[in-house]
Amino acid sequence: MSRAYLCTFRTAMSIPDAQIHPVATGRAAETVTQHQEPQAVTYYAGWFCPFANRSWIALEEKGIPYQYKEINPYTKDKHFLEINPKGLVPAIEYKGRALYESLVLCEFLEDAYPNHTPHLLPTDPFERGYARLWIDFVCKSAVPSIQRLVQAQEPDKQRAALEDTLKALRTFTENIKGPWFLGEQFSLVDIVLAPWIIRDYIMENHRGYSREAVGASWKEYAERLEKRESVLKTQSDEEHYVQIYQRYLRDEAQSELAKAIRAGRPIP
Ligand SMILES: N[C@@H](CCC(=O)N[C@@H](CS)C(=O)NCC(=O)O)C(=O)O
Repeated sequence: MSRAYLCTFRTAMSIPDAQIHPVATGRAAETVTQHQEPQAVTYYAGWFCPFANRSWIALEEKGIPYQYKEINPYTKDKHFLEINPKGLVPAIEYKGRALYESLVLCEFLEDAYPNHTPHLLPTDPFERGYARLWIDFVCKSAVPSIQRLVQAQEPDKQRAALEDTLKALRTFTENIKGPWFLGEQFSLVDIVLAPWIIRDYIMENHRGYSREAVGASWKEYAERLEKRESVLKTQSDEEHYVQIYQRYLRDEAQSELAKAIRAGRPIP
């Protein structure tokens, strides 16, 4: 294969991810409009990104003033690479310095705004550690299984990924104290999984998943979560998410996430 052809081929493969719908829609668009004034926190996000959705929910939960800036991370603009050398959303600039990685951002917001409630982590060190154990479980087990399920093509791979997903979500459910994971306190444990729960219609419509198959308590928890104001305020219209997921469902997405899942590597 000639070098010129390879370049053309690579460009063609990368176009769809770069041509996503450019801005948030629905309730999320209203929230974006309300957050255009410069603030100590500049929030760089992609409306479609489940990872960005995590820290966006945290910002909304805590009522932290922020300026929202929509970024298409697939175009790898020079200015954005200076903020996050990995070229991934979400990222923030805080008083002239930059941070990235959704979990780091969630914890940073909790630490940097101690007077903003609700607190998204328990204050007791043991309970805080316990919360982090489950955040780790979500990141290493639940989310990778879901992503594998969405991208799996062959029936046996889809069956195995569905089994892993149901198993991970059942384990999570068995430990929900209710109404939220840690009990009365809505926390980062709920937030880190939320973006995948509210989009589970993708797995339901295409991969044989159902909330009932996980269990009745899971269904109740998921329904409670999708009605939470911070979650509603950060959601775009379903049709635009569906469009994005088409490439994942065909396993054609060229995002770093899709490539990692395809290669059996951890989420970047
Ligand atoms: N580990 C990162 C993952 C972020 C991530 O993968 N973001 C995607 C959008 S959902 C992205 O920016 N992709 C750009 C690319 O793959 O080039 C986090 O938790 O923040």
